[in-house]
Amino acid sequence: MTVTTVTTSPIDGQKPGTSGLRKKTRVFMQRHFLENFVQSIIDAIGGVEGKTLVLGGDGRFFNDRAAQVILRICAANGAAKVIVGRDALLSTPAASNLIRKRAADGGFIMSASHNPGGENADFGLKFNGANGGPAPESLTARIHDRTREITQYRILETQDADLSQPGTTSMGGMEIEIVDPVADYAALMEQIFDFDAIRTLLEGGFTLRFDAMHAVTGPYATEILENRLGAAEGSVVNATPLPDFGGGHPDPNPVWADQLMKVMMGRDAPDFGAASDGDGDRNMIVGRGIYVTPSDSLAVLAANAHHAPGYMAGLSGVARSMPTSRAADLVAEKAGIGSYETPTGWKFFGNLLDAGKVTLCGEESAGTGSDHVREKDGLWAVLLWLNILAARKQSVAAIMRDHWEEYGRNYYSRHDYEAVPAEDANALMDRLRGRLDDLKGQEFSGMTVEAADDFAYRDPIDESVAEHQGIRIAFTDGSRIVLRLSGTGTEGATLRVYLERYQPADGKLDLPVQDALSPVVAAAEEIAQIRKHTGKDAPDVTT
Ligand code: VG1
Ligand code: CO
Repeated sequence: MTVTTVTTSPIDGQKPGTSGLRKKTRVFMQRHFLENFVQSIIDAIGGVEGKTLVLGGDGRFFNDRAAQVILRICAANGAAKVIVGRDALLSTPAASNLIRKRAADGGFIMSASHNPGGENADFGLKFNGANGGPAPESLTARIHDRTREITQYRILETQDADLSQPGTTSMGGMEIEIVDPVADYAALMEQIFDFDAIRTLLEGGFTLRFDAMHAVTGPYATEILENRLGAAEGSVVNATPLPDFGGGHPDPNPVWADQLMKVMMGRDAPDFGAASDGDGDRNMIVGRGIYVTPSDSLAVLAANAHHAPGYMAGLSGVARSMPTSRAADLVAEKAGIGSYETPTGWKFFGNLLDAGKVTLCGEESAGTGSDHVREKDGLWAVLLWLNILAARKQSVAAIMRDHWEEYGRNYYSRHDYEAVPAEDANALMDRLRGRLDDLKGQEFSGMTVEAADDFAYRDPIDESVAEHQGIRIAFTDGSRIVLRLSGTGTEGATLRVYLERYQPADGKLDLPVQDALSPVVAAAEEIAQIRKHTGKDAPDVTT
């Protein structure tokens, strides 16, 4: 086996976005592309000589090939050991857990998360550090710089490693340990949650449906929900991970998980429904006849986490991404604990979690998690909900009702405009930035603007600053509009418009969501001229 140093040329425009680098699969499959990017990561972290790394992915098309390339590059760069999930599978939270549990120096996660998979769809690669969390901005900037100056990569000329059975093998001088992707993760869940209480709930006739959307959570959910907790066989649907996710879009929201929504809103709906995304870090929660917005879910989990053994002592604080509704802030305020507002993307929660400032974090995009790992965690959120349902012995609808009657209701929705030409989307944002100062005090749909800014975040721990994280427009009645461009798309720009309207506990708690938000929607159109800029009359996706 020989190490070859391949001469290559820099790759341009490979700026990792909200979460890792995402491109069309065919771009990743181009000659030298993946190799260049992996070597750039290795160079940016100061090499991997003698280091231990974790490797796994969500099973999408090219997952198996990419894993072999990454192994050969790690071996050629002198890594001591790589711990790989069987068949190169690992959900994102399971990878985060493995990095932490095995005190590895970091890990590669092959996923484009909620983006569709396949030869004509998307692929992605993320690097997580020794704390198990996504690379911070400073590191992604170094990786990006490196991709623009790289001239060579090192790769071992060798046969593929057989990753189909747990055990140990080697590649050159590097050890490869193949592990069951589910085992360590399931053990962690058993430590955090009251499995006996959930088992009793299920034995009592409580029914559930978990839609794995043909993505990576299938094996995790089947083992934990059906095998260990005793949910009826068949409770986990679309449970086999497929390279193209069955042609679907593994994004757990009411639009892409419409199959589940239909069942949950139907006459024979089970008590509880949930779905997860491509790499298993997101969750959608639905009760019989009621969809729980991710922002509300974060608030309910924060208010009730003490029902689970892992959080019995209470929470140190709660963090949410800026566009996420302020429902969780109200819970934190009442509980007298800290609350934080961070830019979009899990990487911004890492320092707060490491410093013990927060226990729970969440995003409006269906990501919820805690200090048990350093990623959002779909199945964890499902188990916390089940633990709470088992303890409170109430339906999802009743729990939501109680919550709103205590804290008031933050009506919330996100409107996405997809595949907008980048220059049009940028023109919309630039125009808004130019008039932020004028907005203050103006009236739209009967609501008065209290404040408008372009969100900038100073990390309270390392004081790093992230600017231009989205336009926030707050109204005096507690309503809010946020606009930002997605950092995970691979086609044109996606404009995300986040809409929120607050009703106090004695206000109207039963309005249809889009009705409640209609004045806010009208204000957003008036302020941002979305139709004119996007050429679209309506959003492509409403969550
Ligand atoms: C989206 C979500 C964001 C999430 C990110 C990665 O980013 O809005 O909340 O952290 O995806 O999630 P953007 O830039 O497209 O809005 V995952 O599950 O796709 O890794
Ligand atoms: Co994901």
